[in-house]
Amino acid sequence: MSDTAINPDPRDAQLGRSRVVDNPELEAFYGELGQHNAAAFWKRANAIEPWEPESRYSPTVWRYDEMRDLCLRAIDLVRPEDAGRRVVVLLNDSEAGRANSAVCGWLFSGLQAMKAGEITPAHNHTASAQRFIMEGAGAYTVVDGHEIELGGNDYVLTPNGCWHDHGVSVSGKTCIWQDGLDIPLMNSLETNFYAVYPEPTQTRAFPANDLPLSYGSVAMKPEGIPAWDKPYSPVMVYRWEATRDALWNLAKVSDGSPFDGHIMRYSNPLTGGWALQTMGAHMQMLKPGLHTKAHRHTGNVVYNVAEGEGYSVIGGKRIDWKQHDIFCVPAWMWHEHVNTGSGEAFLFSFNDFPVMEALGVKIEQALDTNSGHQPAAL
Ligand code: GTQ
Repeated sequence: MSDTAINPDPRDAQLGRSRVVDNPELEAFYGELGQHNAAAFWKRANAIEPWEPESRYSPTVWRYDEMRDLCLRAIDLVRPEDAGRRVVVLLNDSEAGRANSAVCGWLFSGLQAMKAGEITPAHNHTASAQRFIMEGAGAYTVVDGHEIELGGNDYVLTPNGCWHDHGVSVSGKTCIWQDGLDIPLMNSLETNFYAVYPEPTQTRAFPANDLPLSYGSVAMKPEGIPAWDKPYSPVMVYRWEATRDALWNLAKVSDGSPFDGHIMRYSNPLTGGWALQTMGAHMQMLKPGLHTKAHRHTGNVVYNVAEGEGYSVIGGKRIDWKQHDIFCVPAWMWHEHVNTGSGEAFLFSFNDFPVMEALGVKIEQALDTNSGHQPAAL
């Protein structure tokens, strides 16, 4: 919240805002209210009802060069069986980030590192999880008995309430992937439950990759198998090659979004909606030289550079990025992206938009200048 004492907002002088001038009698009254677990609304009204959202989170970047080394150090220091998950948590560079274990807003993120032959013990929580695979070979996850193989730049789901365990096959290579969970949201809502599976890993109850092979084709809906009745996407993993092809195809026939270039949602193919109930994800493609227009919206976004190089300007701060760097856009902050490389840049991102939409508070605004760019930032 802005400190109105230091930096008064002239709009707060008008009728409809709190503009009471304190005097000794009022001060005494405030003291009395305090003794009854009560307070004067007008003392805090302008702070708790800001004119527009004021994020407690800041644009933060995590450089993969540095984070990768830290992940490899963690591999030498702890076993996944003892750590629960061997994860380096990404903390937003803010008090709220450190206090809430948040990468940004309602979102948690961490880098999970596993060696060939290791497993993460099977567990279950009300938090939803999703992963973006950055490097390695032989990674897999098992979601409610369905095994799914994971390749580079694949996006994979672990919906709320599903049993899940992960691992890297004995013949694989050290893997690092980014986890995204709604842990801060679940803890704020006081809805976070956790359980461990009776065995370290789940028994496979289905053929490997059965869900993506059944449901992974956007235009074809499988028939003759039991109907999917869960509130999340049955695809479970969205493969990189198919995602990139979808964007290339879109770019053949469309100019894309002025704010995001060519952008596609990882959707539940049965509904067209988000894949998970509380978190959404996108892959976007920025053509060489593209400089998007600035916009802002409610909801928080965490980006992982799938390919390419460039920079983004977020709330007036320039963040240069290259492959697998991670950065975030806090709620209601202006942002724009620039591809400075010679090839296409691909940005993976995940967000809390489904929550904003479900609550009717997904609000978006384009920057109203001729260029569309943030004037102070460049
Ligand atoms: O794999 O479900 O990075 O529960 C942190 C907490 C991953 C997971 C994390 C988790 C998970």
